[in-house]
Amino acid sequence: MLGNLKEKLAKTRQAFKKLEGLFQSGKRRDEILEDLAEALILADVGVPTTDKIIESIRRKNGKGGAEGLKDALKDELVSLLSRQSPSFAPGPGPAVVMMVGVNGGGKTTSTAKLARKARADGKKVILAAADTFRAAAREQLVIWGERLDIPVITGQDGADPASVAFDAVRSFKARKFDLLLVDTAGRIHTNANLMSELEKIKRIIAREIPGAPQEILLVLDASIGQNAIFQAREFLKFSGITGIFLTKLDGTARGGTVIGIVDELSLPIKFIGVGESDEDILEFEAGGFVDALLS
Ligand SMILES: Nc1nc2c(ncn2[C@@H]2O[C@H](COP(=O)(O)OP(=O)(O)O)[C@@H](O)[C@H]2O)c(=O)[nH]1
Ligand SMILES: [Mg+2]
Repeated sequence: MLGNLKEKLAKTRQAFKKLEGLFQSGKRRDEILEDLAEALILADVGVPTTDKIIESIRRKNGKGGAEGLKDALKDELVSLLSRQSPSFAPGPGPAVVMMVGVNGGGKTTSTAKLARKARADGKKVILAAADTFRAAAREQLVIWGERLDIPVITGQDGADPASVAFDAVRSFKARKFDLLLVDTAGRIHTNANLMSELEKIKRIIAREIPGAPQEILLVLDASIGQNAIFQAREFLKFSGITGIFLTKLDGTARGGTVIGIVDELSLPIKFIGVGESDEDILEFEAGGFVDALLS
């Protein structure tokens, strides 16, 4: 898994390579820490999070020399990334997961990835195409459903997304599925409408199944770097997000964004997307991720 992750993160690893040189530069500790701060910012970690990391290393690493710095950085990153509880556990009973995020971020693809993964874990899965804004969005999920042989509940063009969610929940209950994944729309320019649409979908699901949706995953595109954080802030107006599905880590050098996201949003990253196929999904694990970046 780690080998695979390293390969997928090749471009981000390139961005983190500069750090290696720093630790071996023979410079004084304070100089290294200054260079380290610069390198982290260049690697898309973000200024506030970088400041925190450097400050913490300075404090914990005490008067130590340059030797311990690399390990101190690793420890710091792992502890920062595992501060939020990352486990994804909708269940053991029947569970509903909503996928939210802006258009193009990877919601539909990530829904398919999760569906395939859950089915491989022995779950009976059903999908709801609650992005009724564009016919193409629905078709895309229908195609994934056919490919994976997983049923998809759809509505007419322009149908109320909440009514699609309602139909899906009814089928889900009647046919005793284990997991319902709800794909939603993401047109950010009508943000207020979108947020109330998402609230309505959530309310209907909660009314039909107490305790649901058990998870609401915010799908964010890692390749837009720090902008993912601004985007996420807009979505945090919609309450109840339980974690992040961070996509497109395969093609980007901006994987450092992961660190800023977890720190600034105080939300766990639950999954990462590392490609366009349904198999390109990994459960996020802090230790493995940091090892893949820094070794
Ligand atoms: N390289 C890569 N591409 C991805 C990943 N996730 C999604 N995509 C691509 O991003 C584009 C938008 O994805 P889509 O699921 O339609 O986004 P949505 O509008 O949020 O539903 C598609 O071309 C996907 O194939 C990923 O993890 N890696
Ligand atoms: Mg979509």
